[in-house]
Amino acid sequence: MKVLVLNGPNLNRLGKREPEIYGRTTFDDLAATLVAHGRKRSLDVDVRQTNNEGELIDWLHEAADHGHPVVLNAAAWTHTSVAIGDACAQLTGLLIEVHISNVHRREPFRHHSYISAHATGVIVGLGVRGYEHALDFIADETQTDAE
Ligand code: CA2
Repeated sequence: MKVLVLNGPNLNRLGKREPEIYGRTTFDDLAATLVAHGRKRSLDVDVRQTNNEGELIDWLHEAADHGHPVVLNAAAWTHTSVAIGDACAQLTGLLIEVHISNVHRREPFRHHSYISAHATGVIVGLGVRGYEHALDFIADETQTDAE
């Protein structure tokens, strides 16, 4: 099963700035780890990042049209984008919203998400390991014992 792991603005800077908040893992290391983790769970993991809001919306439409499960860290657009919320509402597969930091311990503007109302579940504050937990949940939910 194909899973899209979609990441929003500035997450390509992971491991290069603000390690006290986002850790030391680079985006490329994270992507490689998630592809390998997915392979162990029989998931075909496609990790993407964009700084262009329209591109993320196009990827969400792709997931909606194919019924792919999505792991989504929309970064700052989480808190600002009705358009991304509307695209998430069209998804038919599982949607796991992930945030590396615990947004609820941070500034009030990070406490609201336009995505959560459409998500199957939300993982916050577990660092980059949150993405692996999201993939494990998707594998557990979508695979039968026979697989
Ligand atoms: O905690 C998260 O995963 C966030 O989605 C990250 C966003 C932030 O706006 C959200 O409130 C919470 C910011 C992503 C920026 O990532 C950087 C990574 C390294 C260095 C600088 C920025």
